[in-house]
Amino acid sequence: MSKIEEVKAKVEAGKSKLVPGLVQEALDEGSAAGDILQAMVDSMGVVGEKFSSGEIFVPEMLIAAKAMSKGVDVLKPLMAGDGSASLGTCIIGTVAGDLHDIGKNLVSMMIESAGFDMVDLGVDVPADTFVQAVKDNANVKLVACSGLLTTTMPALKEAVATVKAACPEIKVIVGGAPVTPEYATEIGADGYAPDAGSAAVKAKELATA
Ligand code: B12
Repeated sequence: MSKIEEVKAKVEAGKSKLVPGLVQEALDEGSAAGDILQAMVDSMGVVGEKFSSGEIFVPEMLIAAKAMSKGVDVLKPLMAGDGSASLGTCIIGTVAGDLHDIGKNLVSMMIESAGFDMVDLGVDVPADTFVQAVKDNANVKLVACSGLLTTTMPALKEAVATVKAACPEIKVIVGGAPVTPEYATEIGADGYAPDAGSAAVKAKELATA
């Protein structure tokens, strides 16, 4: 089994203590950080399928998520930007009722590497809190809202509407597994991206438009 395959298997199995070391070994063997990250993202896909089919339950999903986060910590310094040019501040959070943060954290990391100062509000963020953060922080150009559950898509809609009503000049980008470009347009978001890499490209595009 290659090191990357081992990383994938251990993330699926939720082996938090082993994953960071294996990620480092994969890097030492010459694997690209992006490839290792993709392997871990794939693991979460498998975990989701196993949850859907009733093979595993919430605790197993949670320990797999923790294992992935530990692996991402090792990659983070390699994927962060040099901080030289600031495109402004980006407020990011997972919307109300939603506790998923792995995707949001990856998006935050990539938008930061594109040249933004990030303010991460965490998970389960009420719509008003996004607005307050826009007011409390300097030079805010962008608000990024993540939603992973079909049941929290209305919260995504509320977050976009609330930010747009209070601060029409601020661009809002949305994403998360159930979100489509059509839904993003329908709820009045300025941008959508399907993954962290394209989120960074879109963020830059929106802030410099
Ligand atoms: C890990 C996990 C959990 C963990 C989360 C831990 C954590 N710290 O995040 C825990 C155990 C807490 C959890 C709980 C639940 N979960 Co869950 N979970 C997952 C799982 C397995 C992985 C999610 C993940 O991290 N994916 C990897 C990341 C990298 O991908 P991502 O989040 O999609 O993010 C990428 C893109 O979407 C995009 N993106 C994300 N955010 C943003 C934001 C912006 C602005 C942009 C531009 C892009 C963007 O870029 C990201 C990076 O490339 C998914 C299955 C899956 N396939 O997604 C289920 C899944 C999302 N969960 C699900 C469910 C049902 C639940 C629970 C309701 C289960 C329960 N019965 O309690 C609870 C809900 C809790 C709550 N209120 O939020 C369902 C959702 C079904 C649905 N359509 O609504 C899924 C799909 C599993 C399934 N197949 O049924 N879960």
